[in-house]
Amino acid sequence: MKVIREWKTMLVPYEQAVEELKVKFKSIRNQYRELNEYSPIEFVTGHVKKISSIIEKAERRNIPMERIEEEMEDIAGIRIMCQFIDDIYRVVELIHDRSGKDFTVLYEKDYIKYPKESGYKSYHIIVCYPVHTALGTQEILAEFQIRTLAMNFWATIEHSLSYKYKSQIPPNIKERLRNSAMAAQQLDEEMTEISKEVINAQLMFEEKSNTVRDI
Ligand code: 0O2
Repeated sequence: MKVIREWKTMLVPYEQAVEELKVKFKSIRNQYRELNEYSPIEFVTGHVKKISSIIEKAERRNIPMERIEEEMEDIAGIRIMCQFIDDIYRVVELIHDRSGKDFTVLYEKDYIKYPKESGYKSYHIIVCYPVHTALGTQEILAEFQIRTLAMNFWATIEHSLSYKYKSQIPPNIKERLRNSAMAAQQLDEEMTEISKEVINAQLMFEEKSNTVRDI
């Protein structure tokens, strides 16, 4: 059984990884903004799982304490929020392009095409990330969760409700949560439609202005 001090030491590289990865994704977003281009990344957050959550998950998944670092892939978590669903897949491509350089993509789970039973949607990518510390290089696992603002809104509230109910959410509440996940999906779809119409209207306006200028 690890004592608190050992847990804290174990988590140091995970904290470093989260800080470094946040900087990397935030700088991608800033580069788009500096070029006056639309950024598929709206904002980025990151966190290291709490010791109590690591222990709870290890017990639930029957992971022996000495195998936690090899088997628990989301001790270091990065969340990338996007405006539109299409942006999620652009970010996935960006991550694939960087695989083998900053980190290596191990596998991914598309909970957007295949939502979880709860209604949860997000695109998850598990990577192996080398952390360079004073004691040498350590390769750790990290999870990227890529989602829209609406998916994040739903997941944040559902997560805190699950925590309050200690995962014993009554069936009628589960049903309402699934319905609200569908409402979030409709919101995402409607926003995509609106954005396409605005872009088309803008293109038509620009074409007309160019024609008038040419006459
Ligand atoms: P936290 O507090 O977010 O760090 P599992 O066995 O389902 O716990 P698994 O199979 O290792 O997890 O991976 P999965 O299903 O891809 O989920 C990993 C993370 O995705 C979870 O981390 C959540 O952040 C998020 N997630 C997955 N399912 C749901 C869901 O139904 N609702 C919400 N709100 N989030 C979900 P943790 O472990 O919950 O911890």
